Amino acid sequence: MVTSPLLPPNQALAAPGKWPVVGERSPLEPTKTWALNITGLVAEPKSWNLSALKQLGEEDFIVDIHCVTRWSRLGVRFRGIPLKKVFDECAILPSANFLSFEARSERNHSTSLPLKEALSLNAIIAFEHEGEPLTESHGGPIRMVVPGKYFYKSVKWLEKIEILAEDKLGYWEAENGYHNIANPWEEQRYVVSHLSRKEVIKLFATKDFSNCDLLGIEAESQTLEGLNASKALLRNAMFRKANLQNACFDGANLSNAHLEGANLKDASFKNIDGQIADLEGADFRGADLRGAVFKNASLFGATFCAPTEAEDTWGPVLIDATTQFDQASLESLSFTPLQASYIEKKLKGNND
Ligand SMILES: Nc1nc2c(c(=O)[nH]1)N[C@H]1C(S)=C(S)[C@@H](COP(=O)(O)O)O[C@H]1N2
Ligand SMILES: [Mo]
Repeated sequence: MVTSPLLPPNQALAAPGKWPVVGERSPLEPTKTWALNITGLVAEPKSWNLSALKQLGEEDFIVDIHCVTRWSRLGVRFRGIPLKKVFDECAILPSANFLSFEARSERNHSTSLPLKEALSLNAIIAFEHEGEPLTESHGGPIRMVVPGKYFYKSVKWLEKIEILAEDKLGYWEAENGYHNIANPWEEQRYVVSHLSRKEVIKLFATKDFSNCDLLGIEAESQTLEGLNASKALLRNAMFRKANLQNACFDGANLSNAHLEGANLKDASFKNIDGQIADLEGADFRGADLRGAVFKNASLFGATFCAPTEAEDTWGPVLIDATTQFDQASLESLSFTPLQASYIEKKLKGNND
């Protein structure tokens, strides 16, 4: 495998032609007329319907997409209007510093950017992808595409841009610990745990993390055999070399968690109460997965092997006939072909 200088650290290419849907899958009231509203620090609020907006002058852009869950797509063609062109039509007040992008979606999804950065990165209000109108699940009919940031800074179903003096944290950034700067070259994925060391030690003793919000918890090399982490929020958790034998991660969110070299013998990653185990971007290199069960788990961007032998510092994942991946879990892994074929080979018994 060729590692591209265009690929930020710890990202992998999605399979050609594959584009995972991440986050919300549909907008609210898709058939209601779409308009882009500019509010806040402008001399006068503005509103464009889509055809008026397109008349400002559509252009083609080639963009690299980097999702925080570790998949990237390089050289993707979008068609739309540069944000700058829209702002040229608005008399933005001198006190303006930040932009809040808001979606017409059930949870009122939003994200923010500094005004200067949105312009210098050449943010795009996009309508088309590879010559076709954006599909609904990918933000059609109108979404942001912000090059040079993790993709969570690119709102789908854009309805409003609010121009602000102070930053207003977005959905992922305010409530879910996502990094507000989101520079993929600096790996600004998540902020760290809010728990004190004392609280963490107490929690380790109980071996019960169920339903807890433990974003970024530090548990490297900890002995947590039989841990109950059902429905726990463990994004970016550090479990390197931890003993997690028999642990239950049913319905847990382990996206971008570090599980390198962990003992995950007989661990469970199933769905529970309609909630799947989210393992997007999690790192399982060198882990012991004998007897582990993956059922309906989301494995977009998960890592089981290094891209090259030279980078293989963790050694092989241990998988045998007792390891179970169901079809749905394998399907989500198929977006990163190298990982999918590695697991397939292992499941066939080639465990060298
Ligand atoms: N309205 C809305 N926009 C959103 C999200 C969302 O959940 N709702 N998810 C964000 C995240 S985390 C990513 S990676 C991209 C995913 O876009 P895609 O589904 O087209 O791949 O959209 C971003 N924009
Ligand atoms: Mo994302």
